[in-house]
Amino acid sequence: MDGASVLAQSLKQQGVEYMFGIVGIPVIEVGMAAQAVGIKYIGCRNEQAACYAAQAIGYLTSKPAVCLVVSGPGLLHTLGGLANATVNGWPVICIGGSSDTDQETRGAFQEWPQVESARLYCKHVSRAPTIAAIPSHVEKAVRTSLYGRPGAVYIDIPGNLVLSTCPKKEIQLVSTVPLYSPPSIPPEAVLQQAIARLREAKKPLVIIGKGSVWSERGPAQLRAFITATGLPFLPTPGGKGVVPDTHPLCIAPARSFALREADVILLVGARLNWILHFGQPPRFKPDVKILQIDVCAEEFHQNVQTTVPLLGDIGETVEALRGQLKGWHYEKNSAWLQALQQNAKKNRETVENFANNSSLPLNYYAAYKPIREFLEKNDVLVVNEGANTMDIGRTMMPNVEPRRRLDAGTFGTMGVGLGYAMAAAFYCRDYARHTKVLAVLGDSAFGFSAMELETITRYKLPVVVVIINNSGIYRGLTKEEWDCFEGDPALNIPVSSLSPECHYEKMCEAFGGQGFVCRTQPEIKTALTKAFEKTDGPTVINVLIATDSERKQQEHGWLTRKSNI
Ligand SMILES: Cc1ncc(C[n+]2csc(CCOP(=O)(O)OP(=O)(O)O)c2C)c(N)n1
Ligand SMILES: *[C@@H]1O[C@H](CO)[C@@H](O)[C@H](O)[C@H]1NC(C)=O
Ligand SMILES: *[C@@H]1O[C@H](CO)[C@@H](O)[C@H](O)[C@H]1NC(C)=O
Ligand SMILES: *[C@@H]1O[C@H](CO)[C@@H](O)[C@H](O)[C@H]1NC(C)=O
Ligand SMILES: *[C@@H]1O[C@H](CO)[C@@H](O)[C@H](O)[C@H]1NC(C)=O
Ligand SMILES: [Mg+2]
Repeated sequence: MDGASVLAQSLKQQGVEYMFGIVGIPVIEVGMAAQAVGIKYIGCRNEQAACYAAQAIGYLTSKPAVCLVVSGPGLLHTLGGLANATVNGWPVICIGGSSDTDQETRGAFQEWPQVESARLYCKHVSRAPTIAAIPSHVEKAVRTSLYGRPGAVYIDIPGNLVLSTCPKKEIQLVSTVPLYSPPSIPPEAVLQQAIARLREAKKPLVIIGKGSVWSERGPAQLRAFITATGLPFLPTPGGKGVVPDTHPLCIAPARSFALREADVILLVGARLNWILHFGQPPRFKPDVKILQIDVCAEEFHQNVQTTVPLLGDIGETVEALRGQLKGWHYEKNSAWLQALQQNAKKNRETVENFANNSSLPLNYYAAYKPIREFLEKNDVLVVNEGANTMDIGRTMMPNVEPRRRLDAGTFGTMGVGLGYAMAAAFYCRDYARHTKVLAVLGDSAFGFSAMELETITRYKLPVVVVIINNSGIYRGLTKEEWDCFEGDPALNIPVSSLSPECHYEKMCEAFGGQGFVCRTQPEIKTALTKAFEKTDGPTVINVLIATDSERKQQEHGWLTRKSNI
């Protein structure tokens, strides 16, 4: 058997279903061999987008997909994506062809120390030394990408291995990796400590993080836990939908208040990193008690001493807690719940005032209102990327199911949008026929991978892209302001500005998709309806909003810290 076929068959054996990539020497045959064994191959336009697509479908399907790339620059273009997957705890397997081993150090075509380059961004890297060893490298890669905290892995395949052959009987047989890490729960004494803290809490709060979906029954067990205990909860951006945003105990609009006032926090599959302000004052009480559930022991005591560390599978551990709580329910009409609801109501009203203001050009919230109405009536997988576009999108686009939102994540990466949208569309086609894909992207964010619209057209994917166009990064300039510039553009155009008259929707038309420009709420509503009637390719809806629209006033400035641009 040749190396390409052994590689493809090993991937197939381990359950790999999708491969995103760009071929060239020496991996063309790997892509062909993958298709021959029934692995779906999607040819992208830039390795960065391919790597984002592969990790997004890994997240959506709970099993790793492959990103296939050529040597040197091909691999180097994936590094942002690999780092992102590792930071986000999403599985992905990058397979890079490399130059022939007998040409190493001689200035071979695209020669580069690929294994060393990938190491910093991956949980695990390896290079198959022989064709016979390929199956065990694939098995280890699949296992490591998924078990414990998921992340990126890299397999290096020298070009000379791809095409040479090896007798079939010499190829090492390996077992198939079960797709979920073996579950565990903390000892009973530790569960009891956590329960004692929960029972004595005056102002308890549950924070649901994105780790929750990596537990086989995590979302169902968490929903049961919230319902049984009546505890108020807050999702992190990646935890949205694990328990529905529309649940009466979801107090997301009162986020700042809840974090600042809570005395006992049950932190579930979430990290106390920048997204949760490191768990520190002034955003948290100085003496807040943290009961933390995580599969990764290194995560405890990060930034704040964990009061009770609960090492174990998320779902199984909340289930064990629920069992030991023996029907205990948090006080139904407590002052704490009332204060949370009141604060949430006040913040919701502020948002609704913005959303109801249809004066033109629209503000962000008003542009989102018809989108929200569309989401309420349809099952939609949302991709959301940008700065203001994304932050406001978290508030304006509720999630009622887990894994229905893909955004720039822990790493805050721009450029993920179209790769994610492509993956989402394949996921919906193959696993969730009635779910639609909507990507709401800032105009800057869109630009990072805009060429992938061609890929989306080629594979006939019904992706709807809404571009929230403010002509800039955070904010832009009006045409009139723009026309005032004289002299050297590189010395005068504001650093955050993009061209004021980019007809992005025409790009989509150029590739064979459809495009709309919208200025008003009724126009957005009509465009969304028409867009989702199209089932065989992309639509771009270019929504013009005010160049100076902003987020609503934040209680704490430093998370969104920026100077006046
Ligand atoms: C890879 C990468 N490069 C640069 C940035 C810095 N950055 C943060 S948000 C953003 C774009 C925001 O503009 P846009 O997408 O138009 O959204 P808006 O805030 O204007 O709605 C950029 C470039 C980043 N986060 N990631
Ligand atoms: C916003 O408009 C809706 C009708 O579209 C109305 O029900 C709601 O009360 C308004 N909210 C505010 C805060 O003005
Ligand atoms: C609506 O927004 C415009 C533009 O920002 C503003 O001038 C106007 O006062 C707002 N109207 C209301 C009712 O808030
Ligand atoms: C990385 O992956 C995360 C998953 O949370 C995703 O949401 C985010 O957009 C990605 N960012 C980068 C750095 O690619
Ligand atoms: C993008 O929005 C700006 C104003 O925010 C507008 O000047 C420009 O014409 C818009 N671009 C397109 C293609 O409509
Ligand atoms: Mg913008």
